[in-house]
Amino acid sequence: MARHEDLPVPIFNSLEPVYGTGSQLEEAELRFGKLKSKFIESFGQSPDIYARSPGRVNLIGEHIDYEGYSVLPMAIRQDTIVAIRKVEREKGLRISNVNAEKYPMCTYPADPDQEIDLKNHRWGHYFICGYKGFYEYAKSKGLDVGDTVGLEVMVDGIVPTGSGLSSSAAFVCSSTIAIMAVLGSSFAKKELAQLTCECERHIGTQSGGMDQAISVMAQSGFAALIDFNPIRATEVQLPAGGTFVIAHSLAESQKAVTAATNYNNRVVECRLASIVLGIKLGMNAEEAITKVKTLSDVEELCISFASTRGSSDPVLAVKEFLKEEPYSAEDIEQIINEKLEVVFANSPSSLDVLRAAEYFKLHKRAAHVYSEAKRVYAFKDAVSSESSEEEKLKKIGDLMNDSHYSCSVLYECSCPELEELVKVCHDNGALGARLTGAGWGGCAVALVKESIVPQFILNLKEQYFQSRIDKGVIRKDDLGLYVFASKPSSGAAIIQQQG
Ligand code: NG1
Repeated sequence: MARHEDLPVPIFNSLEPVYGTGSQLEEAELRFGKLKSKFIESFGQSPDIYARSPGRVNLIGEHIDYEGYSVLPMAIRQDTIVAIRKVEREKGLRISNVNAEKYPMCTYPADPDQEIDLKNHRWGHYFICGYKGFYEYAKSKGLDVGDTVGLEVMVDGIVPTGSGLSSSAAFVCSSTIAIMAVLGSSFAKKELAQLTCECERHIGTQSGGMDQAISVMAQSGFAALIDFNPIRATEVQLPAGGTFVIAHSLAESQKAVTAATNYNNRVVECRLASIVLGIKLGMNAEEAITKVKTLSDVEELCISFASTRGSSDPVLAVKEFLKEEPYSAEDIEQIINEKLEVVFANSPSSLDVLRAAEYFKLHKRAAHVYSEAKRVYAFKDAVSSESSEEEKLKKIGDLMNDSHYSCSVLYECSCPELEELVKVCHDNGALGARLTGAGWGGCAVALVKESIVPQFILNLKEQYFQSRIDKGVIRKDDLGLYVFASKPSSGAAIIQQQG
């Protein structure tokens, strides 16, 4: 039987297979109705097709996807829907949003080779990521997709932005799938997961691929272990009796804008750590610079070093060979016998990192990555073990706590608001709580016994959100957008014939 990632994105003629029944279906029907009428209002005709793709919450495995390690997220209910129509005569792309006040219409030429103006960030750039990526992929496969045409597009996204719940991936994936569908192509989910990850890199972050993979491949009712190289999703049944509550710290993490000092900085630090480890463990400098891209590339060497000490833990090599104090660029250049600008000459976003960084914390970053990679498997083993549900919940809660500590202290991707929120979660009985997604703001995820979820959410409202409502940071009526329980939801879908 074909694995589900070998299949194409499903095409439905109704909303039930995606949104289920009851209030969620009613809400979806309203959204699609409004989206369609706004589309007609703007463009004079109905869309040809809709594509939707969800946001996600990462349960464990933070900042390790771009190092080649498996992660364990689940899709959430909140998604982005893209309505699209092909216009043969026209050549431009018109991208509008149901929330026109916040996201005014953006127009772009139809040229798939256009450069994205990264210095002037516009919300529509994410659609162009999908557009460029689709054509690049089609070309690489030798597909004939004909001449470019005009596209009319209307977007409705309800994944909170800057929240660590992957609103960007939901937008990029739904855009790419809409473009693919309206231009008459169909790719397997695993191809789309890979291609959409590459699409999003056009926005300037050196994205790892987790968000797009889960958004495209999620199965309702299951979290997933996502492996890379090649991309693969294995369903993970979460223990009964526990619920994941997602809460927004209200600190907005602007990933694309802060890339040079935050996200991409960590990607560069990990690369440098892996090159230095490679050299210390016997590779010659030139070989290490050309061959070693990620910490997973030198894991074997680290483990064989650890085995000389009777262990299999790669962190032993980190402790032995990477000093705890930060490295200056010169320190590293001496070890690797090359200028950093030369090592990263082909990556403009990495060169931005070098310009912005005073020093590099190689020990801490590598220790986080190797230990976090292990916690992902420990989580997966715990949920599939023979233990009682109660024991499983305790074990995965502990792993989530360890993950948060590592993100906060070793990877330094937390912030004061997230620290406060995670503490409030613990004070109110969470079995585990951690920042989720890239961090530096955005959401925390807490594992809570199902029986106490309503009280837990009430307590969070009182102890974390009330003071922010009083200060006017958010409106009381919007609280449901910032703190909610979430079940594992379904992945991307194409929807035809609405109304
Ligand atoms: P967010 O910023 O939470 O969507 C980002 C990356 C992931 C992963 C996490 C950290 C993108 C699109 N996503 O997620 O690939 O590296 O940070 O674990 O860049």
